Amino acid sequence: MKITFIEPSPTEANVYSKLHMPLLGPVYLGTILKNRGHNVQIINENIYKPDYSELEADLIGISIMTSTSKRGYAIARQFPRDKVIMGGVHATILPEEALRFARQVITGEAEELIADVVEGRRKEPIVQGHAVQNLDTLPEPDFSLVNGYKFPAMVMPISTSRGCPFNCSFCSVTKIFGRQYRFRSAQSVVKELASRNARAFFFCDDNFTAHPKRTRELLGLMLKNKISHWTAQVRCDVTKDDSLLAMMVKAGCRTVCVGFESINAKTLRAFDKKQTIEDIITAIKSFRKKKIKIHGMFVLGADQDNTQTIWDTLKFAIKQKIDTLQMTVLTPFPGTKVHDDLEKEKRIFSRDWSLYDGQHVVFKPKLLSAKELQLNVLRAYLKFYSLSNSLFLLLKLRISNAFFRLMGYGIVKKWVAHNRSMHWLLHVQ
Ligand code: B12
Ligand code: SF4
Repeated sequence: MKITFIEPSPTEANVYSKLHMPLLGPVYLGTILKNRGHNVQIINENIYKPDYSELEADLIGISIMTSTSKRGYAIARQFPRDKVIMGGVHATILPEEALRFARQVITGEAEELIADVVEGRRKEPIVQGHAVQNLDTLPEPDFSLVNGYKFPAMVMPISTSRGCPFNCSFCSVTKIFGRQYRFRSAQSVVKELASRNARAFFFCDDNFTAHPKRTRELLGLMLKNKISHWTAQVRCDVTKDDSLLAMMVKAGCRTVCVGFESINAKTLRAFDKKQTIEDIITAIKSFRKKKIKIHGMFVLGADQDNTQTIWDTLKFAIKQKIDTLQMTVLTPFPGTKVHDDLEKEKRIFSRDWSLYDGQHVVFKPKLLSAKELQLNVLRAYLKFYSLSNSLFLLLKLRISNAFFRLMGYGIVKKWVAHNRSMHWLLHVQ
């Protein structure tokens, strides 16, 4: 069978528009189907956008997250409904909505069911996927299926675990992958890493160090196999284990993406983040001591945040010398507690999913207006990624930091230009 998977691009310009890193879901599913003899290609619209009227396929599989669902539905409309199946984070949470555009939807993890659905053995409209218990049974994702994907890849994604034991109120992860932390064997991960043609790796795991014993084992094997240049998503608590941190550095960790989320203690509690401001400060010190670069991620706009919180966050990031800063506005992703609470209070004013990308305010905040939240986060971003800051870093010979600041400057400027009218905010105060 001729099968095309599509990962739609976001419709709104955002800071990730140019990051050519495919979601792993379609690559895993495509690889499974290719191994069963199907003719598979994967279109990642950030890399290549074809003319769909010329696309020949027996089946189209569309992968949607919330921000790309509107585009995903528009693509689906270009094909007969009985040729389209859908899955991904957004389809998992709102399967009935996705089903309006597809003959079938698979919710959750789809590897164990995809062949049955594609080959017609499972016919129900909404098929419930199951969490893969033994991740070592999955094939190595075949990136050659991704149309236009260039090798050596600048940054190649790899997943070594699924699920997260925490349950932060704004996060979608546990709704899709559950709280049970499942992980691959060190051998299978290193075999995959060693076979790749990539300049660097991004561990897609939501919480790379949730099980320190397994992380140690993995790092040990990576060290032996001389794997280097990688980034992972971690929580502050990783720094409580100094020897694990030291091992990460030795095994090639260059940057960590850390969910600091807030410098407002009340917000951290409301998010159920199980982390304090002291934890954040201690963690930053430890990362810096080990010379690991920090991509600091913050969420602004909780009920406990006001305009000052935004500027305090910026000051904090500058004072603590965070290398790159991500300030997203709180986004009520369907399925999360934040969504349910705001929905109950009738404070969500936009259901345009393309705006659910962490950059557009879609709800009425409590202590400031939607417009104030939007504008102040943007202004703070522009301050962090300003030309003068880049120049300053350049003069101090912090070349890579200067480069990233400059890149950030270009991205934020583009975003501002694209959204200058703030059209979605015009009718709210
Ligand atoms: C890597 C990653 C990124 C990368 C690349 C993503 C990309 N190409 O868009 C970067 C850093 C760029 C990124 C950016 C963003 N991300 Co992101 N990202 C991830 C992360 C960590 C891993 C994705 C992954 O590969 N997962 C592993 C694979 C196996 O899972 P999967 O792709 O979902 O596939 C499985 C199922 O969903 C299903 N499936 C998937 N597709 C299909 C298709 C069909 C036909 C079928 C049947 C089934 C099916 O089967 C698959 C196998 O089991 C996830 C978290 C996570 N654990 O998934 C967040 C996640 C997807 N991101 C998220 C968000 C919010 C964002 C941003 C908006 C950033 C932000 N401000 O927070 C942007 C938006 C980007 C965009 N495209 O618009 C949220 C999405 C929430 C939502 N409801 O949409 C997640 C879940 C994280 C979270 N904490 O909640 N992200
Ligand atoms: S934000 Fe991070 S720690 Fe919290 S539930 Fe999501 S993945 Fe886990």
